[in-house]
Amino acid sequence: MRNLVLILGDQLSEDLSALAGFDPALDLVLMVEVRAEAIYVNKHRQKIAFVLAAMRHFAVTLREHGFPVDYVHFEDEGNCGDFTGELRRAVARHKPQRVIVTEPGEWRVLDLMRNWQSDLDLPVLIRADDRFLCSREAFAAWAQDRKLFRMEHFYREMRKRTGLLMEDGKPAGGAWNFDTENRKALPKGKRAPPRLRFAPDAITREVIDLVDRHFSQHFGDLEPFGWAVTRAGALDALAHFLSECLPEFGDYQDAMKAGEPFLYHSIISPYLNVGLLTAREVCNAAVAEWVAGRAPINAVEGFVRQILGWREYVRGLYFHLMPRYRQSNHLAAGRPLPWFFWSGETEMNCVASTVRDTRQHAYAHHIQRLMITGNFALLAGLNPPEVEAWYLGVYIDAFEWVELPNVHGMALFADGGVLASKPYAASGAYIDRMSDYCGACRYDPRVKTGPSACPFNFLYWNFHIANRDKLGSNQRLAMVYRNLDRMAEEHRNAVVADAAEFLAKLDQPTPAPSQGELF
Ligand code: FAD
Ligand code: DLZ
Ligand code: SF4
Repeated sequence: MRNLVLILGDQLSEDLSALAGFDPALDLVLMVEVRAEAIYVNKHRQKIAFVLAAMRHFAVTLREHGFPVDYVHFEDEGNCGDFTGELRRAVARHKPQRVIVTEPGEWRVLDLMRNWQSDLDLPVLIRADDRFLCSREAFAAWAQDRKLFRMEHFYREMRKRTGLLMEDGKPAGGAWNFDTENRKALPKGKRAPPRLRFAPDAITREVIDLVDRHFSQHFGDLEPFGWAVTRAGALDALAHFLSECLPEFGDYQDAMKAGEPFLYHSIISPYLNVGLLTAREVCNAAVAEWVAGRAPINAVEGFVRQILGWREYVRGLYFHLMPRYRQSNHLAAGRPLPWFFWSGETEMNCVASTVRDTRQHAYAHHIQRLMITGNFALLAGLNPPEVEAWYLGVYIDAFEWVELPNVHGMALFADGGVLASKPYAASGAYIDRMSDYCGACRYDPRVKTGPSACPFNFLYWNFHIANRDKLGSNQRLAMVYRNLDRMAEEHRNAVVADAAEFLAKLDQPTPAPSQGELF
């Protein structure tokens, strides 16, 4: 055999770089289901099922299209449970002249791959992942000589480079960014369209049963399982979003509603991240809706900015700054992750609702991730590695290249401002304005201190007081610190005392129920 081409669970694209020049007469595809990829963090059971089911369906498609595939199933005899071991066994089976892979989305796996050539005593070619609109080299060239890596600058550059939403060299609709139009709360009584669900077929059913047998200790409801696991399904999900949700996506992008994590969001991140959809086709499809007059510019620009801007930017930043990126802890945050991040058992209704959504769906939308759980982790000083492991485990779309910059940089400000110009910190007033959580909460967002005060209120001010040495000179926080300085001393003391009491309770060990019972 000439080339053994290893395809990973988030590389399910027929135009994957590892497959370039593939000759079915000489080469073989290898796909392996391995336990190690499910347990290095506590992966949500729907996520494990989604990746394995998508892998099995992709192998079927590859075979139908003439690619020979050696597929190692999870329960196959001798499966040794990790990439390196399974590759070694496959090399012994097939005796290829060379192994070809596409670079992975997690530094952890890249570290493994870099050892394979010497481990296996065989040439191992690691090809660039060209499924992104900005290559690692292009990002490095953009970042070179810049002190600040601001997303907005990168995004404008990407608009010009790709021509997306550009007219005669100018931004379509007359502005680069319509973010100020994208901050409406959901009006009372307004219902978002139902999410498109996909009934599991026989292959997916088998995988669900397998995950049930092997991962009962993992977080998250396994069923109902409604994810698409093929490219055709992912395209249906995209079409549903374009016709039903995109026109109002912009208006309600930041809105939150109890029990409704999907609202007008696209729910396509898992498909993009495992390779069932491409960033280019998704952006083109959204722009076509604007051109046809079916969706307004604030919606389409807002959506394109998430993919052409944020998604490409965090990926570029991750590879540009790793492996050092994850080691920073600018705010010296050290508190352990509270048990309620898993159980949802807290009186803070916004946090309980977000954990509940996460547990049921392996999904919460951006503002829940950033302004509820992320905001709490920031204000309470939770330690970055534990928070990062939580996000990497619980969300169906989480792979480290996208999870880490969003958590370490955007939510926790642990990188000291590489990604964001100021921490995304907010008090209860913001959450009350953007959601319906507070009405059903035991706390009151209008009360600043005392037993009925919303914890986000005193934690917000306490955070700025405690981190004044690191944040006080930030121009974007000048107003916050002016307000703090105007605060009556008595009130400031009450804020600090309430925060200390709340945080001390957080530090008390919770008698955790057995994981099996809880998850
Ligand atoms: P929509 O709101 O419909 O947005 C459309 C697409 O834009 C998404 O599918 C996604 O591909 C892209 N996008 C939007 N925001 C971002 C962003 N900040 N970074 C990268 N891409 C973005 N996204 C992940 O894909 N994986 C993660 O592990 C992840 N972790 C996050 C952790 C935190 C703390 C925060 C604040 C955000 C995180 N995000 C992550 C970004 C964002 O929350 C999700 O991409 C989004 O919620 C996915 O749902 P959707 O497809 O309905 O997105
Ligand atoms: C997430 C995941 C899981 C749960 N299982 C597998 C697997 O069995 N085999 C596989 O090839 N990939 C899996 N993945 C995706 C990998 O974790 C992902 O490819 C790496 O983290 C690199 O981004
Ligand atoms: Fe969350 Fe505070 Fe509102 Fe309760 S009152 S839901 S804790 S923001």
